[in-house]
Amino acid sequence: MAFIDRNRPTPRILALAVILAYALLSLHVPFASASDHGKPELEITVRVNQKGFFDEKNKLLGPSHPLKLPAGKVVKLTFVFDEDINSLAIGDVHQIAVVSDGGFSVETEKLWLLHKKSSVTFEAGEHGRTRYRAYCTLDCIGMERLNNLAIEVVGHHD
Ligand SMILES: [Cu+2]
Repeated sequence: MAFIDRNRPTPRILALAVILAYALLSLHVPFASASDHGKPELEITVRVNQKGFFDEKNKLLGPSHPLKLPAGKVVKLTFVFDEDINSLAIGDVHQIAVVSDGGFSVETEKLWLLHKKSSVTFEAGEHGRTRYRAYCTLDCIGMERLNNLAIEVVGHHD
């Protein structure tokens, strides 16, 4: 018993463990999406490479083939680094901004070979917005093909 009494590090270790757990949990906060409106109701993946933005059916996105988002839905757009391993652009870095009226702007983290995915989450059509545009903010190979991902909000009720 005396042995146990003299060695009573347990509460202190517990306290340290709790502090450590909180520290680790709080580390996750900066990785939350740029605009957190709660749980996404719709998740869409967009691939990014030097040829442009591509949808889940491998179709090139742009003004003639815009991404369509339903009004009022919280949408999580995940951009995925998709450069070909045999291409010079494999060493490239992209960072995608999604902008709209009234100064609305959200941005992904930097996308590159070792960090291929990043998402932005926002409510489509919030404040009556009808369209958005996504583009790469960095000087990259193919930047002229990564400057106009058109996004249309469909199904407005007003
Ligand atoms: Cu880019």
